Amino acid sequence: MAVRDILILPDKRLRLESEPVGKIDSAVRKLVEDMFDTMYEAPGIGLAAIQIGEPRRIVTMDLAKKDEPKQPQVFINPELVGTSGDKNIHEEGCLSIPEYYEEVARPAAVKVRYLDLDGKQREIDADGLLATCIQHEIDHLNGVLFIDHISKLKRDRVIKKFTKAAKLGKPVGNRAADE
Ligand code: K1U
Ligand code: ZN
Repeated sequence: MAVRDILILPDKRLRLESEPVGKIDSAVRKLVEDMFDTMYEAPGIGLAAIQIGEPRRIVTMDLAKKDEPKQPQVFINPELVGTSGDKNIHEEGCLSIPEYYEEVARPAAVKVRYLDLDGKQREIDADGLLATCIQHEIDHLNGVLFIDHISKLKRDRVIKKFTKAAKLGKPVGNRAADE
């Protein structure tokens, strides 16, 4: 089990464009394992590889509720190949911007093409939380954060708060450290 450190705003690596995965080899499978360990530990419902400092186009996700069995999903080189015209507003959070939540409008339904861990090409039609989460994670692969979809005023305010905290070496949203 390897729980890795999650990059926190304003870490510049969060703005990198991630590279497509070529061969799905043991290094990729180990990275996916680390991503699940890190995501479940956080806890989160999704994670992009860049959030643990690996600029590869890999996303892990598990949208199962607390009382349901785990439903781990892996998306390698995911691409949006279709988006609905209508939008859905959903409250989003981000493990790289702890304890900050804001409503974001995104296409309500999307079609996603990706490779599974066996290298098989697959497509899914997503709506609801899955559509929101996969769009949030694909954004990460392109160096985009959910705060880029909110007002400049709110975005500048949250960036300022996290930049100040980073300079002071004091994590934002770490409840134990706040007490
Ligand atoms: O990519 C990330 O930073 C993970 C993020 C995914 C996400 C959440 C909500 C909307 C869009 C994308 C998170 O997992 S934040 C934590 C979270 O939402 C959560 C954590 C525990 C239980 C339930 C939800
Ligand atoms: Zn995020």
